[in-house]
Amino acid sequence: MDMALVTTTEMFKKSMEQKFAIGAFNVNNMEIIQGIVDAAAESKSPVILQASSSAIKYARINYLMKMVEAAIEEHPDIPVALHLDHGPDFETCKMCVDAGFTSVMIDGSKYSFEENVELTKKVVDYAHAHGVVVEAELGKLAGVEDDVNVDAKDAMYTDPDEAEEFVRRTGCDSLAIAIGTSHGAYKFKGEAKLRFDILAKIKEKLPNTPIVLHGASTVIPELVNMCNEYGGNIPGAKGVPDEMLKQASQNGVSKINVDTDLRLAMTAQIRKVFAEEPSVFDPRKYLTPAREAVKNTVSHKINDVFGSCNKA
Ligand code: TD4
Ligand code: CA
Ligand code: ZN
Repeated sequence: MDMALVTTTEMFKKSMEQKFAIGAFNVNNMEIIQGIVDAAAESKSPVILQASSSAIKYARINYLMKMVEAAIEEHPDIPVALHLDHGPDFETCKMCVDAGFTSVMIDGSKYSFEENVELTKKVVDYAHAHGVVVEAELGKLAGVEDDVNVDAKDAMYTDPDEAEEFVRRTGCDSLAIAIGTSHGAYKFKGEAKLRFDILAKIKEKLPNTPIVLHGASTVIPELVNMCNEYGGNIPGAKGVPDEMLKQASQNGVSKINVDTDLRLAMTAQIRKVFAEEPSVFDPRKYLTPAREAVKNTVSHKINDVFGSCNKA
C-alpha cells in the first residue's frame, strides 16, 4: 500500500505560513469517518482524524485502524493524520504510537507544571523515536475537564511565559492552550468571549509552534433547534461563533478541535427520521442522513471558517 497516514508537521507548517487552521474531528464509527474524509476530499483539504481513549474503547482499535486505512485508500489525494485526543497517560500514548497513529496528545494539564513537563517529555521521547509527533496541553479549559468541573472563573488561561518554557523543555510539536473555550455544548453562560490578547502573546513567544484550540465547536444553533424540535432536550446550549474561529484561524491557531458539532449533526438527523417516520427500523434509513449531516458540517467548517480548502 503506497498511501499512508501523514504526521501533522507539513500541514501545520503550511497553516502557519498561510494563516489558516486545520480541522481535527473526533471519530467514533464508520459513518463519522466517512462523512469527514468525504468532505475533506471534496474541498481538497488536509484533515486530522482524532480519537479519544473512550472512542478507541468504543470502536476497538483494530476496527478503527482498518476504517482509517480504508479512508485514506479512498482519498489518496489529501493528507490525513490520525491523532490520539487527550491521551491520559504514557501507556495510552505508547499503545497508539505502536498501533500506527501519526500523532498523539498527552494531556498533562491536570498536573503541576513540573509533572506535566516530565510526563510530556517522556511521551515526546518515545513518540519521536518512532516518527510520531506530540501535542501537549498547558492551562485549564473551563467546564468538565479531566473529570473535574472547572468553574469558568477558575479556568486557568495559559501563561505565555510558561508556554515558552514548557515547549522548550518538553520538545513537544504543538501546544493546546486555554483562552476561554471549553468542551461540550455549554461553553458560555452570557456572551462568548475568547482571550485573543493571550493568544497573541503566546504566538509572540512561540512563533513557530502550532497552537491548538480545544472545545471549539460552534454548537450550531440550527442543529440544537432541530434536536429540540424533534424531541430532544438541550436548552441553552452555546458555543464559539464562526467569526471567532475565523479570527483564531488567521491569528496563529493551526488546529481546531470539533466533536460536539458532529454529535449534534448526527443526532438531529436521526431524531428527525425517528419523529417523522416512526415505522422506519432499517438503520441505514437514519444513518445515511446522519452521515450526510456530518459531511455538511465538516464542509462548512473547512470552506467557510477554517480556510483549509484547496490546501491539500
Ligand atoms: O478534544 N475535544 C473532543 C473531546 C471529546 C472526547 O470525548 P469522549 O471522551 O467522550 O470521546 C475537543 O476539544 C472538542 O471540543 P467540542 O467543542 O467539540 O466539545
Ligand atoms: Ca486537559
Ligand atoms: Zn479537547
